[in-house]
Order: sequence, then C-alpha cells, then structure tokens
Amino acid sequence: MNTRARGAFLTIEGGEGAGKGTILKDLASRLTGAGYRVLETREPGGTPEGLELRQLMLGTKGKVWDSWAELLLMTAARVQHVRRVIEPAIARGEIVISDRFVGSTIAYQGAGQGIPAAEIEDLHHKAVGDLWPDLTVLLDIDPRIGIQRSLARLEQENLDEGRFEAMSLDFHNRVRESFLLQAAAKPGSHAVINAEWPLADVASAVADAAFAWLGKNGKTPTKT
Ligand code: T5A
Repeated sequence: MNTRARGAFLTIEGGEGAGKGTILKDLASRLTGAGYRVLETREPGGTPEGLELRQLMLGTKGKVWDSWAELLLMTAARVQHVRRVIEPAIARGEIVISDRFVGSTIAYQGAGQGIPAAEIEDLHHKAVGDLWPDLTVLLDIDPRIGIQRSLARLEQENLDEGRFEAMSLDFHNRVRESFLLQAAAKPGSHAVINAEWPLADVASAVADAAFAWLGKNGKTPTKT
C-alpha cells in the first residue's frame, strides 16, 4: 500500500558559489544512509536536452541573450526536466533533490533581469502545472564571497560557465534579495541557512532542516 506513496521534492537555491552542489551531495548521502531513495539533479541540466541548453546559456563566448529568451530557454529545460526526471521519480516514492529550480528563475530572470515575478509564475504554471518544491533550502551568501568561490571553482575545473558570474554586483544583490523575499513569503516551505558558515556547519544545518521536514510530513525511509 505504501510502496507507491509520493516521494518529495527538495530544492537547494542560492546565489553563485553558495555551496549548493557541495551541500546537495552531502545531503543526498545522509538521506541515502538513513534509508531514503534519493535522486540528485540540477538546473539547467538534469536531462540531455537540458545539458545542451545549459551550455548555450552559461557559456561566455558571444552570448547576449534577451531576458525573455533566457526565461524561455530556462523554462524549456525545466519542462524536459520535470516531465522526464522529477515527476517520475516523485511518483516512484523517491526524494528528489534539485540544485536550483523555478526559485532561481524568479531571482535571476525576475529580480535580476526585470521580468515581473507574476509573469514567471504564470509561465511556470502553464509549462509544468502546479509543481513547486515541498522544501527549498536557501543557502544565503554575500555575492562578493560567493562569486569568488564560484570563479575559483570554474577556473579549477576549466569550465566556461561564468556568464552570470560576470553580471554586476547590483544584479547579484537583487538576486539575493529575491531569494530572501521568496523564503519570507512561504516560510513553511523554506529553510534559510547562512552559507558563510564553515562547510560542516552549513551541511549539518541543511540536514537538520531536511530531516525535520521529512519527519513532520510523514516521509519515512522507503528502502527495504
Ligand atoms: N540560472 C539558473 C538562471 O539564471 N535561471 C534559472 O532558472 C536557473 C535554473 C547556473 C547558472 O544559471 C543561472 C544561475 C547560475 O548563474 P550553476 O552552476 O548551477 O549555474 O550555479 P552556480 O551558483 O554558478 O554554481 P556553483 O557551482 O558555482 O555554486 P554552488 O553549487 O552554489 O557552489 P559549490 O558547491 O560548487 O561550491 C563552490 C566552491 O565553494 C566551496 C566549494 O568547495 C567549492 O569550491 N564552498 C565553500 N567554501 C567555504 N565555506 C563553505 N561553506 C563552502 N561551501 C562551498
């Protein structure tokens, strides 16, 4: 009876270099260790088509996207991701953890690029229906610190994905403010964690928030 119970959809959001990728892996490993079936994913990406769009959107060479073009490409990648990866996994009872989701679109294409949040929410609804994260962990960080971390990682891994890092500090401050406003508007589905803490402290605060939400919502481990 319980085998097909709905899983859950967790997202990790935040500005550049907040530690989302690192924390996602840590949280996935803790949840798996506790007996949950976990699917790790990210945006843009998460599907082969999404990965191609990621390269189009994040590369720095000769890319000047109009804000609406950027919004539609992010949304196209999301439709693939939701239909082919996220919804099927939730239906199988898994805990899906995504590094970024529509909260990033509201922050970057909305507050950052100037598209009204209501239009983004309307497009989200039309594109993927009423799928919103059950819990969003917001890793909050001063953009000046996060961008340094992110650029160091991109250089270390020799990745040409720094188009957003190159935006102005004002842009990144608007993005940060939007994430905080989204969390304040829906406190029951958000946990805000200070991403400037040492990594071990951030990781345990995130795990505490996730386990607390799962426990409160009756999401018990499904592995046998
Ligand atoms: N975007 C995305 C939109 O504009 N709209 C959208 O709808 C979506 C979905 C995606 C870009 O696309 C934009 C936003 C982004 O610009 P991305 O790679 O997902 O790109 O995003 P980034 O934030 O650029 O990814 P980063 O990999 O740089 O950041 P993370 O994942 O937040 O950080 P992580 O884990 O890679 O850590 C970065 C470095 O910091 C260290 C890590 O070891 C690593 O070296 N670190 C810490 N160091 C000290 N203390 C801590 N607490 C630390 N946590 C991590």
